[in-house]
Amino acid sequence: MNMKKTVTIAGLAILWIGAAHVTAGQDVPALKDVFKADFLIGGALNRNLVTGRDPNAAAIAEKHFSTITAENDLKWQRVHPQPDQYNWEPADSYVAFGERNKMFIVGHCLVWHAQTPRWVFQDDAGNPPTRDALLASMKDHIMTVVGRYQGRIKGWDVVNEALADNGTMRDTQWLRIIGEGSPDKKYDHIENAFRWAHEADPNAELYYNDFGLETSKAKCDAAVALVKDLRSKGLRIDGVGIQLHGGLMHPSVEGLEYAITSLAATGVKVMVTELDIRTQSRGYRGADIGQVSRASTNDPTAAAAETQKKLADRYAEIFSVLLKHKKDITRVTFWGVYDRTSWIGGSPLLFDRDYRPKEAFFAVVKTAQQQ
Ligand code: 9MR
Repeated sequence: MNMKKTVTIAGLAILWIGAAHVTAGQDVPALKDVFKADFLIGGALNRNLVTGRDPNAAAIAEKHFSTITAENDLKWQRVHPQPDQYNWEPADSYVAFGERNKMFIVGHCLVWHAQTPRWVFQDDAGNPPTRDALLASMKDHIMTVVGRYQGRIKGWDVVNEALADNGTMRDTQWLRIIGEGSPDKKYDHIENAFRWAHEADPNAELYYNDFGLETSKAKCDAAVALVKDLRSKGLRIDGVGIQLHGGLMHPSVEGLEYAITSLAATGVKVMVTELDIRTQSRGYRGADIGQVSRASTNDPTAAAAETQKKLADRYAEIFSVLLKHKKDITRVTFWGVYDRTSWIGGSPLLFDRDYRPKEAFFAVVKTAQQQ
């Protein structure tokens, strides 16, 4: 090969690498720098990203995120599918990814009504376990999972979604079996989960996480009451996660501010833990996986410039509220990295299906720069 040809090929290779970098948004400011003085910023990571099968998504996370959450791989069903079987590999990859990139690593989640294997709520004869047996399973699970990542996973969603939208307790097997239908025991499964999580890693931050705290005042008040109960019993709770699965019309600014200020008034840190904004805003507004799917939130107009402009304006509005309350907010985490892998349909995140930063990305950066 002559010299000229070699130079041309090398030049093309550089151009190509350059283009790939632009695709991954390497030429835009890093969100973690933009929000450095305000709060940690991050996203939920899936298995493909942390195991190297989606390198462009990994490049976005590496560049922009100072904190990460495992989207699925630390859920009971994934990590502890059978009584004596733990599946550590994906979770280990997740933690290793965070450590390589010096990120604040969050564990999600220990006690939830969904994604919990059937054997947890049924004995060999198919009957529900006794209260003591279920508490024993919970303790074993928490001690094992939190214990394995002691000192490495810095904060845990200990209990996820234990409240109903009207502010009563969500009717789950955890509540029914451990709470035994008694008002005196309604927080029992939650209190025990927090106690054991603290025992398993005394330095880890512990959180309660839920959706709709910003749309239902009753639910938010119930979360406040829960925090007060735990604190009154001397249990450690560091923060409450407002998931913030939002839409173009919800939550209202007042609803979001009510949630932030009333939770912060209890003395806990407030974090936005699962932020995304669906553009299809008819129908159910919550984040109950029984009621929301990619299909139910699909929006045929999602990619249209007009829709993306609305999305950008909405993100700007939400971030101006979050920045206004930054003294109470320690972390803002998006529920996903780019549109293609989001749990909802349409175009709800800051990066599009081809990994490119969208108008919403630039609106968020601008909002931070203007504060
Ligand atoms: O995004 C998650 C999706 O991939 C899973 O199939 C689903 C069930 O495990 O959970 C989704 O994440 C949920 C999170 O764990 C808790 N809050 C609501 C989120 C969206 O459903």
